[in-house]
Amino acid sequence: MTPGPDQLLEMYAAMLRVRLFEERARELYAGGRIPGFIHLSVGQEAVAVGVCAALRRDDYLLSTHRGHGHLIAKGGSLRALMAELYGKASGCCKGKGGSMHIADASVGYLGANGVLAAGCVLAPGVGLSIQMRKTDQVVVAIFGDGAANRGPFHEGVNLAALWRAPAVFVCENNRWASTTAQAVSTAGGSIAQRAAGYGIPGVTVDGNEVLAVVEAVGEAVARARRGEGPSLVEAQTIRWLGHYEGDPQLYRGKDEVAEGRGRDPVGRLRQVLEERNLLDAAHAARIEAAVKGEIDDAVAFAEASPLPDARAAFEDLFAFYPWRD
Ligand SMILES: Cc1ncc(C[n+]2csc(CCOP(=O)(O)OP(=O)(O)O)c2C)c(N)n1
Repeated sequence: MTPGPDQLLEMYAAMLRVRLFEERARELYAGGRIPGFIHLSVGQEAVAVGVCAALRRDDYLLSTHRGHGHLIAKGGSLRALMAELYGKASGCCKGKGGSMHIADASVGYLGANGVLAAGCVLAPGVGLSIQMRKTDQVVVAIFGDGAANRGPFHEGVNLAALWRAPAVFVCENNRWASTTAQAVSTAGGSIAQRAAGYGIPGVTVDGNEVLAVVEAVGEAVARARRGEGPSLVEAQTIRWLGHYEGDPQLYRGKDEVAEGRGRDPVGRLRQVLEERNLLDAAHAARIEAAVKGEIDDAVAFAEASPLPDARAAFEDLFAFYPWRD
């Protein structure tokens, strides 16, 4: 899939939106405005935006514990996302989910998930639902390199391949599973080559190059829409920040982050746009100012929103009350 000029500019704005949102969330978390844990995706924006640029709004996305960028790229509301991080009633999950349990069905974002590789086993189910409803939608499950070493990854890919589900498995490989390096935890060289065990296509791409991501995922999505079944895409990237906010990162050297910054996905796309005469400094400044404005608005909205009422803790639950009618 080759995005045209307008889509490229949209993708640039989306990458900046993810970057600046995450940086702002970081500041707010450090300042005590956001409770709980947050896992940020600074440096990994090309995966979120490349995947979502290959999807339609009515396609589905299953995300991870590091999912803010995925929701933003899928078109989710910044207000509802920021309010959810704050635990406010106006959040996309009424303030009861928080960072690791954000969801927004209105844009097909079926949820972040604190259980590693959970999206991989949900994907064949979503695919089955698409098949039964006879639509041409597609589901993408994003998961980390650590998640790829869990059983649900293999179960999900196996079942999706067996059912020729309209699913795409995207491994967002940032080299680390928390504090454990991929080199000491992952057998077989590449994660993409695991696709061969299930008879589906598998490809590795530079996950800091948004055009490479959109091309690979676009091809996999087109194949899934044609009813030819699932594919696996491994996007290799680098996380710039800690595993979670507050992580002292004693397990890795500063050279890796420097490498990541040297391959900045936002800067790379900007360079492509400039080379193609699609963007100049004034236009870039306007895009940045507009995105900052959206984020300021989202923060103001979250700050002004009320916390959920205590009684809301008993709403939206799947519960069986045998003593009730
Ligand atoms: C089933 C399960 N086991 C362990 C954890 C604890 N845990 C949270 S994040 C993480 C590392 C995840 O690494 P990866 O899948 O590569 O994603 P990344 O954090 O790099 O985005 C672990 C072990 C968990 N959330 N779920």
